[in-house]
Parts: sequence; structure tokens; C-alpha cells
Amino acid sequence: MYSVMRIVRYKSNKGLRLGLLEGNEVIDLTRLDEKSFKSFIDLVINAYEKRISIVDIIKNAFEDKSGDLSYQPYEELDNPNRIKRLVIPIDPPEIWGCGVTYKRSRAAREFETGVKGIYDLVYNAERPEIFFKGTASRCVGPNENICVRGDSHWSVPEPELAFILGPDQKLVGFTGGNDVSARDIEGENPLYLPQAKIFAGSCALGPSIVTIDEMGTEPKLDIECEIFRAGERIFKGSINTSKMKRSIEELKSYLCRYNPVPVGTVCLTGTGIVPPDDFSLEEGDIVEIRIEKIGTLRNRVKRKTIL
Ligand code: DO4
Ligand code: MG
Repeated sequence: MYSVMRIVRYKSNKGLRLGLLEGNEVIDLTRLDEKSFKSFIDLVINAYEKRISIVDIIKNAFEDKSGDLSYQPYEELDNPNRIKRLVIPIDPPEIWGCGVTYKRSRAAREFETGVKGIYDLVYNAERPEIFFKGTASRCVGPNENICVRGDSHWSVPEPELAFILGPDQKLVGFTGGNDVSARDIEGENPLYLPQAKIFAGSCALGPSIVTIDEMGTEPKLDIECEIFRAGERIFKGSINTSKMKRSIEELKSYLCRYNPVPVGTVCLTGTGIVPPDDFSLEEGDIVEIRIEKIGTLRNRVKRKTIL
């Protein structure tokens, strides 16, 4: 029945629904079990308690209620102007980010700061760079506005594969992420990193979650990013996650060391796509991040002028 199980979430007149994307249609998963399938985190906890995989818990629910399915065209949900529309697939209690995991990110950051060598050091070090990126309240979903800070004049999207942790800090799945960053603030002084990274609308996640049952724990995926301004494409870049210096296991194990990371935590794995140094996001730009199997995360840019 399934190609890859892509789990999405959408708003409907019945509230938030978890959906399973099958071809071009989304099946209402919450309708199969209103309690256990309310959110991705509920689904993960349910699977953990029953000691079965997420994919199996969904398959079992289909077998029980296969006559009672409700379908929505994905294209209609992927439209911000509709009442029924995609939303962020998970509300992570915490979002973390990994840095300088690709050569391209190291090169860009060596350029942007006057402090030479620290990015080379971190790229080559045994311990990865892991930083706090934010919380659900600073994060948006598909087709919502990502923000650039009013006090930044050099801001960029960072298209990144993101992993999701479940109970016992186990890897449960992957989604797409945009680690929107103020390169001028980061470049002025590396100690300003939290201000360059954490602000309203500084992270986007989605559009879907693919579990490790189908993706494996070290997926090699194409990531592509396009930026459009006034209908014209002004940037295109791509990378494959096989170019990442670190493994997901390595990033996850450092993140969880002496750190009680809660269920549903999302961790961005670093960017390998960096627009040219004279490029900055502007109000109204559309950023599209396409990750193999996960789909296209599209967001419009808003410049935040009110503090
Ligand atoms: O060291 C600064 C942040 C790096 C980062 O966000 C990335 O490489 O993606
Ligand atoms: Mg990043």
C-alpha cells in the first residue's frame, strides 16, 4: 500500500489532524484513533509503549478501520490561503542545531568573521558544534512566514536535514529544516551566535516526517534550495547529506550527553548550501527547501521590525 510513509499535520474544521501522505492524497490518521494519533509525539509514545514500530502501529490502525478513511488532496493542503492547510508536523519542546558539519559551511564562516581558524578547528574537532536553536514558539511550518531580524542586513536560509528524538533519546524520524541565520551578527563576534540564531520565526520545519523504519538511521538524501524574489529565481543550490562530515549517531550522542533531551526534540544537522556572500534575504522572498522523500518546505520571508 505504501511507498514511503510521510506523516504530515494539517488544520481542519475538526482542529489539528495528523495525516498520512499517500501519493497526492492525505489520509486523516487522527480519525483512525482520536487519542493515540493526535500528534506525532503521541504516535511515537504509543508505539514505544506497545513496543512496536511507528509504521506497524499505523498499518495496524488501517487494518482495523480500513473502511473509514477520509482523504484530502495534498495540493489543496499545501496552500496557506485555505482553512484546511498544512501546519508544522511536530511541536518540538526543544530545537537544537549542529554547526560546520559540511566543508561549505566552514568556508563561508571563515570568511564572515575576523576570528580566523575557529571554524576550521570545529570542523576538524572530535566534538561537534551543537547549539540551542529554539522552541516551538519560535518555529514555523510549511507556508508560514520565516523572519529576518530588523537589526540584521545579512541573513540567509540554512537548508538542513533534521532528526527527531523519541523516548529514551532514540532516533525516531527525520524532517526538513531551515536554520534561518543572521550572518552579520554571527560574524561580528562568534559569542553572538544565540542572537544570530534564536529569534521569532528563525526556524521552519516540515513539510513531512519520515520515520527511521523507512529512512534508516543514516539516510543519504539530496537537498535542494531555491530562493525566489518577485517571481524570479535568484538562487539555487544543492547538496547530498552523504557530504556531511559527521554521522547522525555521532551528532545525536553528543547532543544527549549529560543532557535530558525531551521526547519530540528536533535537531538540525547543519547546512551544506550557502548563498553567495553578497546575498541577503529580503521581505517577500520565497525560500523552497526540497529534501528527497520528505518533500518541499516553502516559506515567505518577513522582516521583523517590532522588537
Ligand atoms: O557556527 C555556527 C553555526 C553553523 C551552522 O548553523 C551550520 O553550519 O549549519
Ligand atoms: Mg545551520
